[in-house]
Amino acid sequence: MSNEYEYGADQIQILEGLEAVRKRPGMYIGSTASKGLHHLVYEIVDNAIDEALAGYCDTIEVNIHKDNSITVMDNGRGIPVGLNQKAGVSAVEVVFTKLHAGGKFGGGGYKVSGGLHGVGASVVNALSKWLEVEICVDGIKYFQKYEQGKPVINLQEKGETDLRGTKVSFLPDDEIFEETIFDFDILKQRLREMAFLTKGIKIILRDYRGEEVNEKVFHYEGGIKEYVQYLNRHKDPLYNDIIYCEGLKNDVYVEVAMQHNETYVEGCYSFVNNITTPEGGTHMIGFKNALTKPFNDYARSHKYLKDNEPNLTGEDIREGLVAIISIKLTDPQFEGQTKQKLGNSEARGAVESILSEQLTYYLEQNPSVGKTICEKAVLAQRARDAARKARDLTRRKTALEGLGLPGKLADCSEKDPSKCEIYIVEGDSAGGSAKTARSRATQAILPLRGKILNVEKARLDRILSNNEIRTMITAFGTGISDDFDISKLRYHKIIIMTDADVDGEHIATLLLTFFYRFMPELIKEGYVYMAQPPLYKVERGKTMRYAYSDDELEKILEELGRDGNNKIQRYKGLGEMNAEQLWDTTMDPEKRVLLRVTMDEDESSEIDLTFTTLMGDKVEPRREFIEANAKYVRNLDI
Ligand code: TSJ
Repeated sequence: MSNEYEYGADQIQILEGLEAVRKRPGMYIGSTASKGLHHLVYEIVDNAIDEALAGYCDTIEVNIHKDNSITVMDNGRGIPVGLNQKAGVSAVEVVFTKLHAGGKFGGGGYKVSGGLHGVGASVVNALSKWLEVEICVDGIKYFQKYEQGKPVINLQEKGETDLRGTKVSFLPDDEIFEETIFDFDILKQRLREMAFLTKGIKIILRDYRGEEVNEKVFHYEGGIKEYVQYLNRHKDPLYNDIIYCEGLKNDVYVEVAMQHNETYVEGCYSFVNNITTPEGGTHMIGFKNALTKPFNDYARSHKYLKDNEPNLTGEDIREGLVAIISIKLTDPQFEGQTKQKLGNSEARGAVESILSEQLTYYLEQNPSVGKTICEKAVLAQRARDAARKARDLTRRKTALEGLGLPGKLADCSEKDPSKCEIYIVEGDSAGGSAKTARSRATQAILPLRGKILNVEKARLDRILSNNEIRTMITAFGTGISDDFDISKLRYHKIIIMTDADVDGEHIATLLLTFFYRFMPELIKEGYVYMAQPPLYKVERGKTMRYAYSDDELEKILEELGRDGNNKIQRYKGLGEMNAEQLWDTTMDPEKRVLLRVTMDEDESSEIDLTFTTLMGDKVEPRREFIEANAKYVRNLDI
């Protein structure tokens, strides 16, 4: 066999590898919708982050161009351009044409990022219409171009340069992706997260698609300490310090930053090799274990906990705690249905021993912080006790009353939950109209009086004693928190119907916050919706039209003719509509518009913030939330 023939054979095998990626893109990037599209950028950026973690680069630029192509650039050593003996082509070409080639070449180049979909640059190449790479190394600029994963220009020199680094540009292939428009905010969020998780790195994101360049720079010398500060930025911290622990054990590098705030909600987020693990896993177990012993020992020795009182639970200690747990290890194993749960057993031990040792030391050094946390945890312990009693009471009550449904509920006659809807309506008067208007077979109405309890500001015992909330829990049939059972849900559409004003929006947010905290499955499973009442009614002679936005009003006026014969009414609340109008505009399944409330598990730290923001006392963030409101509700029926 001649050498040339061998080379060709090698090449064919490589191309087959990438054909597989194009044939089944979902296997490699999860989806070909928006999520998969954005994933392409993270794959490339991950490679530059690795270079930063190895200590060779400190700046990464990401540019979105007018044609929705992307450029990612770093100032690192440059991908090696020399011949790869085994593959018979340059190392660069191996990176872009061989599956799973990331970091396996060269000396000492280890790969820590990736893991979940850490499939590397070749997958991005395979799924791009074109991809160009430019490498500046030892004073020379190299260039290569690919189309749909295949080299169309071989690696070649392109003059001299003073620069150093790697630049990769690509255009996602519209034959593969349903969605090819990049969302600035999605990239912004993930790149910010990457910057927090990689202290010292500077990540610059620029969007060239608008009239003016939109630029964001993320640079956090404090790393995850600054991340915790950021997550608590609209809350009142219980103490000024951010507790920080760091160490290396069993080849696992562990970093933890944490700080309590005055709320009762826990916000602990874990990452493995810079990838979020919403379902936790061994590192999270290690974290939780590591909190209990040091705090209980400390609370007992300092008499915050009396001898006859039981130990604080992890939950007590984590009340109001915001924490980032970030670990790095070479061979992460992910488990569970969605492969988002860390399985490596050495991670548990590493986190547990590093954190508990350093926490014990920290508490001895910082007695005032120790006191503050212990006192909060002791209060949490008492509230938990009271909540258990309240819950027992609720349970006993339902048992006594049988399937006693709340009196205010106008239930539907249909029993199959998949056909049933419940409208949660703001105010008794709108509730009355809705009861008249509804389709009795499938639509139930539950009017709520005034504002419901802000669950961000109350512990479980108070929440469970709130009438509006108990009424909802009973109507849904699911129970709550640990008792929650989605199979008992009585309605597969839970529709929040509030006035289209700031108050209505506030009530909707209070409800969503309650669902998110205590019945998150409702949102995850897509059972929660927002009704969209119209903003305007336009009458002209016998014609009557409704507008759901200012744009739509303009369109209608354009259609009908702009003269003095239009009577425009602005609806300030649901109460201004009679039953028939309410049915026509907002409740008739044939005509209405519903927004489905969704959440992305990867974004839970941000969603948490979004909800909290509106709930807080600080006025400015509340306005921001209302503006961002449309982000977590996505259009459904239209
Ligand atoms: F792979 C890629 F295209 F996705 C990509 C890689 C994209 C970007 C923006 C940057 C990079 C990249 C790779 N930046 N820096 C590196 N470094 C190496 O590949 C490298 C260089 C030298 C050595 C060595 O051992 O000398 C090892 C490695 C892994």
